[in-house]
Amino acid sequence: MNLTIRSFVLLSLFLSQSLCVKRSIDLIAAHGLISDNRLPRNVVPTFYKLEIQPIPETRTFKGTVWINMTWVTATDEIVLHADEELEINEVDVTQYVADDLTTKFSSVIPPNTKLKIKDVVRLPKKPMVIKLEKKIGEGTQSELYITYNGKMNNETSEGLFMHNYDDPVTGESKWYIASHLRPNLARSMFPCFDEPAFKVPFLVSIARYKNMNSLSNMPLEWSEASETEPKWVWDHFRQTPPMSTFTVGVVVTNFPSITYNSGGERERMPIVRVFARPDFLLSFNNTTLKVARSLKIIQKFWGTKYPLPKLDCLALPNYQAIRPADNWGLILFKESEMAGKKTWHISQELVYQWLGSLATPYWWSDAHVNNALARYLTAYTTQKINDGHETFNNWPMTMLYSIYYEFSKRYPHGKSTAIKQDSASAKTELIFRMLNYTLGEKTFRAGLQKFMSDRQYKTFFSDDIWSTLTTQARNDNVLDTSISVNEIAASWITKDRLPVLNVVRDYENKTAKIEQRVYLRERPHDVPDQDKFLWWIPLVMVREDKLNFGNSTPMMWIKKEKEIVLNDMPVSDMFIIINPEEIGPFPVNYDNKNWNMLAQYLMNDDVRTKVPVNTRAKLLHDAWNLAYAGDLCFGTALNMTLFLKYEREYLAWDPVFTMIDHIGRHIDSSEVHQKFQTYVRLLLTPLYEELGNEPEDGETEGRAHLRSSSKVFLCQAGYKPCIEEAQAAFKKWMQIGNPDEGNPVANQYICPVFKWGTKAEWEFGLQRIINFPESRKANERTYLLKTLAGCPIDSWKIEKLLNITVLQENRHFTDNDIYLIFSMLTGGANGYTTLFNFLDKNWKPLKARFEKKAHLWNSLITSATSVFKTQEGLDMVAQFYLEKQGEFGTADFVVEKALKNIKEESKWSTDNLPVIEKWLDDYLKFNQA
Ligand SMILES: *[C@@H]1O[C@H](CO)[C@@H](O)[C@H](O)[C@H]1NC(C)=O
Ligand SMILES: *[C@@H]1O[C@H](CO)[C@@H](O)[C@H](O)[C@H]1NC(C)=O
Ligand SMILES: *[C@@H]1O[C@H](CO)[C@@H](O)[C@H](O)[C@H]1NC(C)=O
Ligand SMILES: *[C@@H]1O[C@H](CO)[C@@H](O)[C@H](O)[C@H]1NC(C)=O
Ligand SMILES: *[C@@H]1O[C@H](CO)[C@@H](O)[C@H](O)[C@H]1NC(C)=O
Ligand SMILES: CC(=O)N[C@H]1CO[C@H](CO)[C@@H](O)[C@@H]1O
Repeated sequence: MNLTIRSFVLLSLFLSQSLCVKRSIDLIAAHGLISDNRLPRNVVPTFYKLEIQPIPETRTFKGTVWINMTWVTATDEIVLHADEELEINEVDVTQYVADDLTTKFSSVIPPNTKLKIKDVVRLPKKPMVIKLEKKIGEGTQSELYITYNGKMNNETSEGLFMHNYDDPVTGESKWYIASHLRPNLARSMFPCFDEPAFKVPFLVSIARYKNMNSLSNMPLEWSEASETEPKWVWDHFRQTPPMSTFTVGVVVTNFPSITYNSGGERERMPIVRVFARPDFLLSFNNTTLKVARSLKIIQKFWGTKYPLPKLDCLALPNYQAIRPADNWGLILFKESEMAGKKTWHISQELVYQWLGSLATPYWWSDAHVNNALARYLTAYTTQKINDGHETFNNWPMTMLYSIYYEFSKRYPHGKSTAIKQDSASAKTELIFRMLNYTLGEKTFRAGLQKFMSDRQYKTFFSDDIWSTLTTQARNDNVLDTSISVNEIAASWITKDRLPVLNVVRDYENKTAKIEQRVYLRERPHDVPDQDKFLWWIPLVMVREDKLNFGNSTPMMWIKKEKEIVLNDMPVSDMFIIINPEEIGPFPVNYDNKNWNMLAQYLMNDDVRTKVPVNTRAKLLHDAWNLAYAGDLCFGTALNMTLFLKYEREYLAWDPVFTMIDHIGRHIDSSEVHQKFQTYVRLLLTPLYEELGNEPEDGETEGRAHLRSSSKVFLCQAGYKPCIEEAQAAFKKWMQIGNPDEGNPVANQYICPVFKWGTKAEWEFGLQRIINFPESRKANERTYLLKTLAGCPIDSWKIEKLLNITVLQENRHFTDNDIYLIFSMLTGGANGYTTLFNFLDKNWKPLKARFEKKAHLWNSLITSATSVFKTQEGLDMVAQFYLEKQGEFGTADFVVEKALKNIKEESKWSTDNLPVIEKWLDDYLKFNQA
């Protein structure tokens, strides 16, 4: 298999994940890393006054915090967070309002007296406990005063941190200080009740040198020179609205700023400023504009103005964290991120100024839904801001394909909690999208606006969002009183699965039977209890006789029913489409006749575009994936690709590349593969030739992507011009005097050359690995080795490589190299078949060599036996297993498992190969001159 292909497919599958990176708060929620026990609720904060003095010379800071607190129930303990690294100096508790008891029964403790502290207990990883001598009564208010010292971080951009950077003009080393307190690092900057639910006002003061400036969440109120320390100035900021500890922000820099020029707009906008190093400031010229535009869209969406008087965005050199720090009113970006052409990553941070800062998830577990809604709103804002010009990763298609793929596996997510977290989030995001369509944009937005106005300056639980939507939907009469959004959402969110609808029409009686079940693609489909999985599914239908894609109101909801029957379907020569535009995240299967009507319709150039491109893509995607899963005849599915001859929109092509890869890999050991490659060439050549080899000026991302994908897949299918181009590039390398000093060939050319090229070319590559100088980057060597092993389709190349590395134990190849070679050989039938034969032939020496290296032995046996896909392969491996029984050692279980898998795969091949071949024969007969 072609490496580029594999990485391309992985790339497109995971693109959505890497683009919409999760934030620490969400990640941690899923990973359960926040193991904090909740603080007791008997003493709660009502107000903070915070003074911070960061001292750059020593990378330390001094702090003082005053916390007003109320006794909700009587207790003699105050429990709050203070990071172990904080060095606590003074602690005082002063009561300023007496409790009920003291006022009722003449005061025991007069107001404004210090309460006696018995002990301050600090244990590693535990909250700090202040033990008082006496129990204090309910209703008491007092002030906690703490002075402390801390260290600023340097290597990470977490907590309060200080980074250096070089002034590009003078070369001088400079510094700045900033804070990033998500998810629970406020405790490392000041002792506090560090849970999102304690939202109270803050009064922040920052000390800085005279030649620096400081910033915080609110605008500066006033400054004063320090009386005791002549170099220092104290900046005092305005009091904040109630907010969570993690949204507090502190910055000290001397960056200049640009302020958004509202051009005299009457709309009330906060003051938007962008700060950056002086020499970079101009490149952020347009950032204020982007920020202002996003803000307007988001505040219109929420119907709630941006709540603070100002918003500062900083571009920080050397900023180390993956995500920006979205302090309320003070967002910190990496320079490169802020300078990007796109806007979505800026919008994303702005979205969190409402969802997170203004209305805050009560606990980390509520952050899931918050995160999904923020993702949805980011997509919404990005679409609005660019009128659809910024593709935002083809939202939502790329994300949809990746969750279809993930949730239909036998074991979704494997063992990866990161993938699990991301697909759960993506799914919930799609549920928001589904609700927008099915409840209608007006209701959806009104519901969320109500939610925001109810929860602003407060916290919320996930269910609050669904409940407000339910109420709104019922008010607007778009949802029966028997249905709640909570129930609908729960049916999707609580399962690691997605449904598929199976539609079978009765053309005589004009009815359609619609059945829901779990969508399973990877075989075998033996998931336990699958009958019990049922969803609330909106039934949106488009029919050919009244073609209208504008109405996304469901004709009904399938209420966790297994099967329903629809009446009054169109006449027998008119198709229907269920779930157009991927309104809900589920595939739909039809009877063959309906599929074929769709295929016919899409072939017709005059009408095809009446079906919007996302729906065209969906039909294609669903058809081949259902066939791949064994639920649809491959002939019918391949018919759905016929319209591609005329199709030029990237989105419609997108599912095809994955199809070529998956089916190609599945059949590459059979004769059919050649025919399939011819089909691929016939499909892609006209497209590629039309797009041209070189990008056009100002072309869209879609077009560029279509060109590069079609090229990659054409090369893989042996398209002559591509191979010649690759060989020409490779030749330059072969002709230079000292080829080991560096590689002048672009990576994209290497695989085609090793795959289709000559013996001399491949052996030249082999020599380069053997002679690879230590001074060069190891990853270049790895790439070369991967392609050298993984790309060839000639057995002799693979045999030669195995002989040299494994049998002759060439000293230039390490165990890791061998491991890599074994795993690369599983990518294509020639690779693993050759490896199998090699193992069979050299059993004794190989066993002797690897017996003591279990991981290599297991890897060899796995790679050599488990990837076969045909009856022939099954017989070979079974025979081999019998002959060598008892000799496999640690790898015994590997072969047993392999046999089971091959059985499954070979059944697929027996069922589908003849059908695919027959279809390809017909296609080639018709399309080849
Ligand atoms: C905080 O406590 C002080 C007493 O030290 C009091 O004067 C002040 O009004 C309190 N602030 C708030 C917002 O409760
Ligand atoms: C920034 O904006 C100013 C004024 O609008 C303009 O003169 C300048 O060329 C812009 N610079 C860049 C890099 O866009
Ligand atoms: C800034 O925006 C203007 C007008 O919208 C545009 O012409 C210009 O290319 C943008 N500059 C940068 C650096 O993106
Ligand atoms: C929300 O739904 C409306 C139709 O009700 C649709 O026009 C709009 O594009 C949808 N918005 C998003 C972001 O999907
Ligand atoms: C179609 O309708 C006829 C008459 O109503 C009925 O006899 C027949 O069973 C129906 N066919 C199916 C497949 O339901
Ligand atoms: C990322 C960063 O700013 N690292 C700094 C840590 O501190 C040393 C000096 O103590 C600086 O040289 C680094 O640049």
